[in-house]
Formats: sequence, structure tokens, C-alpha cells
Amino acid sequence: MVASRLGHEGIPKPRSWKNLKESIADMLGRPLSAPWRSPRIRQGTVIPPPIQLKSISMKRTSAHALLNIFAANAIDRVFLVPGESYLGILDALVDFPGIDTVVCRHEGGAGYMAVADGRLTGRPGVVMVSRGPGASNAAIAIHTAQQDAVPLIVVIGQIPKRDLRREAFQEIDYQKMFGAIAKWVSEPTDPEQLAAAAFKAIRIAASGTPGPVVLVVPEDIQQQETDQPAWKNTPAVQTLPNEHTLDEIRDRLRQASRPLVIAGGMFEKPGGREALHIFAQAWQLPVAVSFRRHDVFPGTHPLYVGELGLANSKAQIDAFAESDFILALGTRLGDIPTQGYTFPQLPRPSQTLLHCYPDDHIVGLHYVADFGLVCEPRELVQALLPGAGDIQESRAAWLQRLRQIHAAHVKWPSNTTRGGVDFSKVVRSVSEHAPEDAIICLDAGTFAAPVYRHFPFAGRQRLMAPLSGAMGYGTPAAIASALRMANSKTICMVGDGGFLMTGNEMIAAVQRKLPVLFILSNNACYASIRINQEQCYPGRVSGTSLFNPDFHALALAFGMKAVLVENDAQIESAIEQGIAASEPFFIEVRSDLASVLPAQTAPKA
Ligand SMILES: Cc1ncc(C[n+]2csc(CCOP(=O)(O)OP(=O)(O)O)c2C)c(N)n1
Ligand SMILES: [Mg+2]
Repeated sequence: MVASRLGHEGIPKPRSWKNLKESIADMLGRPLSAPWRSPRIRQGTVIPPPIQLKSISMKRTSAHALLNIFAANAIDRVFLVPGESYLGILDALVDFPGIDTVVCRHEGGAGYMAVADGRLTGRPGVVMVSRGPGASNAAIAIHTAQQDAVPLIVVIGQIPKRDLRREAFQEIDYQKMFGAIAKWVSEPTDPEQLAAAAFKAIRIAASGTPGPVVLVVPEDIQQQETDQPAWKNTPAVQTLPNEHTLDEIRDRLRQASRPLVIAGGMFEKPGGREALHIFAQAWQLPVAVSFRRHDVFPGTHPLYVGELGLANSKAQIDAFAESDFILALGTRLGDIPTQGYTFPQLPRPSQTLLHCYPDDHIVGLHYVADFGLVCEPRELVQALLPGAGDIQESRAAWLQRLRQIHAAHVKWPSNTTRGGVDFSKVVRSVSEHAPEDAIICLDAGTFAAPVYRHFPFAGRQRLMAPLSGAMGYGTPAAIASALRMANSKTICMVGDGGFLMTGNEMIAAVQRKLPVLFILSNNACYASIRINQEQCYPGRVSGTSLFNPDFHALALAFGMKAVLVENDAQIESAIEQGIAASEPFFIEVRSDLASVLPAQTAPKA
């Protein structure tokens, strides 16, 4: 076996011709034939005889079986950083030209790309990493997939099976490491188990609450000849409440004078947005979207009443709390949308609560619902359409009130800066110029706050932002989005902190000529944290200032077109240029820090 003959850190051990011959015979699954018997040896260097890839690929191995299952289930792309622990799988990838291999620079970046891809396709995103160090770097993607409810498969090459649990070089027990955040951790030890494990991984990652699955593959079970099944998943038949319950819900919808829909990420599934739109319209229901799920309902629609996120005003939450019928559809009703589990009231809301989510762990987890429905919200809203109408007249005033509060909340600010650019003006310009199918990818940071608050996601515009609040997500998510949605404009906004975490991944945009627009907010600060610091410990700056490289020059060195925005007058043309560009484009914005700090602590001009 080739992989097990490699030394630590992937350096091949010195080989004699005899060993080499055995290796090749091993790969081919047969002894070497006559013409290959005489090696050409020059000054101690063994020049291997010409091996034709084709003949090697004739042997269908356990790694092929794994990839066969992926391919049969429409997985057409993997993101990876290679490692000696999964050479067998890397080798099999050569025989799957239909699976696009995206080579990344850090497992965190690769993992985020897979999370973004999984979110966009609804199929598990796949990231492949090496044991120990590679797996540790990829941990952030597992956390993000779990928090964001995104299907993800992390394939980890493992030490040889004979050494498992011996604390061998780079060994980790992944069941212990990821058991609490992954939906399933599987470590087959027989090559014949690999296909079945991959098949189950796909099902588990994408079902119920989608999430991460970890598939650990010892290096010495990747190269054996095995069966090559091509099992395909069959989607589960949708279940629905019975007619009696549906009628009860319809009655409640007619009687309610202050109904409110809280729409969550489950409407990202194909047809989900459209179904929600038609339902809300038919029953004239105000729709609030759950935390960072802005794009499940158009922000420009007359029934849109805002996001339940990190920056709601007290007036808005107080108004929402006066609702008499909450339909929580496809949301987990977690910490942030419920404002720290205070709206609705825990555990028994004062309103009638309908909670619909396709996972019985979630329905009833925090709140007792009057209608606890374990099913797809997309199916439920379609089933509730017949009989829509006859609603209370008082609804109009309720909607108007919520709309007024929302309008005041989302009004663009008119800050004046004291040096540098007010980044919210950049966001405003993007919102005015972005095409109706633009994909907005965000990193974590205060630069993103104006997007969440003021950017009216409309048409087919998508928001790709980590619910986990993880820095480093933006750039890799933009690469994955541009690869997947080649005809849409991908726009990535990122801070100077987050950019230097995973910004190297933008080289893929140059390599693959992806017309991504990167907009970097450079405020020489981990400003989100500085803001909190100033509130808790005014005037005591600690650990939040940044010394930065020349980002503009860096982008040029990556081979991208780049412009620098240092004052408000330069915003418009930079954004127009960046959006129109048919190649990767980078805008560095010198952002004003003072304008985002609490007024009393902002440095004097
Ligand atoms: C991986 C990770 N590390 C740390 C944090 C904590 N954190 C949240 S925002 C932030 C600062 C972001 O700085 P920057 O990217 O420059 O954006 P800015 O807030 O300055 O706009 C930090 C350190 C995090 N969310 N994720
Ligand atoms: Mg910053």
C-alpha cells in the first residue's frame, strides 16, 4: 500500500527497486509484466517505469466506492487541503472528473467553502482534510455547519487502523472531539464499510435539522478492491398534519387580529421561498425573518416587517410581543431570534404558538407550542392555502403599525465621519447597484451591521452570512458561491480582522477567473470587540487594535484589479466598477472607526 509506506509529514521513505516494484504491483493488483522488469537507475535515482494512469484506475478501490456514492448522490465538488493520510482517496479522485476538486490553503477555508456550498445546494458540502492538524483546522466548519443547520460531510484521513487508540502520531479520537457537535462520527475499519458509511453520512447530514457528519477513514482501508455500489437516496415522503388539525389552524388564522410569521432557514429549500410568499399573501400575514435569514422573504414586500436579530429596537420587540398568533415556520427559535429566549415568553408563550420544523428534537425544545408540527414548513404552508381569506379587518392596522416601526428601523443613517469612510455608505451603494440575483457573502464584524439592518434583500438576492458569527467565513463563502452560481454576481464584504484569517482563499477567484467583488473594510481594528470593550471598560483599549499590511498592494500581488476608497466621493464609482467587472475585483475601504464607536468614547476629531 502506497500510503502506509510514506514517512511522517508525507516524505517518502527511501525505496529500493524491489519495494517500488511491489508498490506498483500493489496498485495494479497484479505482478509487473515483462517490459517493466528493468528499472532505469541513474546515479542512485530510481526512475520509475512509465505507469499509465489508465491501467491503475482499472482497479476500483474502497476510495472509489466512497466517491461513487458521492457521485451517485449528485455531489460534484469537494474542497480540500491534501494530506498523507488520505492519499488513497486523492488518487481515486483522478478517476472522477465529474467531481471538481477545489484545492484550498487552510482547512478552515476549505471547510467554510463546503458549508457555503452545502447551504446553496441543500446537498452535503464535502471537505477533505488530513488527520490531527488538518482535522483541528477544520473544526470551525463543523461548528458553523451545526449552528447554521447546513449539511456537511468532513472526510478525515486517519492513521492506519492497527494503530487506532494507541495515541499514534497525529491521532485524534474524532468521536470524542466532534461527537457533541457533529450529527454522526463514523470510523469504518473495513474497506467494505466505506460505501455504506458514505451513503449514511449523506442521509444523516441532510435530514431533519441538517448538520455536520464526520467520516474518518484510516489510510490503510482506502486502497483495497471492493464492490462499487451506486445507491441513491430517496427523499422521505412528506408528512402533514391531518385535515382536522389543518382546519383548526385555518380557524385560528381567520380569528387572529395580530398574527405574525417568524420565517426561518428551512424555506431555503427549493420552492420554499415561493411557497412562503404565496401563503403570506393569501392570508395577509406580516412576516418577520429569523436571525440572518433575510433572503427567505423579500425585504421590499409590503408584508415584510423585519429581522429578529441582534439589533431590534425595544419598540419593535414590544410590538411583536402584542401578537396573538405566532407562526414559527422553519426556525429553531434559538437564542438570537427569540432575543435571549424572551420573545415569545419561555416556556409557555402568551400567544397561540404554531411551531413547524422537520425535526422532533426542535419542536418543543424550548417552547410549548399549541400546534407543534414536525413537518416541512414548505409543505405545511401549501396545505394551508385552500380556504385562505375572511380575515379580521383589524389586521390592516396591525400590519401598518409593524410596517411603520420597521421603516423607521431600516432608514439609512446619515453619519458624518471624522476621517475615513462611513462603511454604511458603501453598503448603501452596494444595495443600490447590486443585481437582482446578487449573492452577498459576509464575514463577521461590525462592518456587516448595516447590511443586516438596512439592506433590503429583494428579488433573488441571497445572503450568505454565518449564523455562528464566525470570522473568516466571508471570503471562502464567496469562492464557493461564485463556483456554484456562476451567472450571479458574488459580492463579499469582510473586515480587516476576518480577511487575514482566510483571505488567502481569494487566490481561487484569480485562478478560476471568478468575477467576485471583494470589499474590505479596513479600520485597523477588531471593531466589534472594541465597541463592546468601550461599553464595558470605557477608554481601556486592550487587544483590539490592528497593525495592517497594504491590502491594496496585496490584492494586486494576488493578480487582481484593485482600487482604494479613502473618501465618500470615491465610493460610487468604485462600487459601479467592481459590480461591472467580469473578473475578480478588490476594493479596500479605509473605514472610519470613530463613527462606529460609542459616542462618548470615540476619539475627538
Ligand atoms: C473565528 C472568530 N474569532 C473571534 C471572533 C470574535 N470576533 C467577532 S467580530 C470580531 C472582530 C472583527 O474584526 P474585523 O474583521 O476587522 O471587522 P470589524 O468589526 O472591524 O468591522 C472578533 C474578534 C469570532 N466571531 N470568530
Ligand atoms: Mg476591522
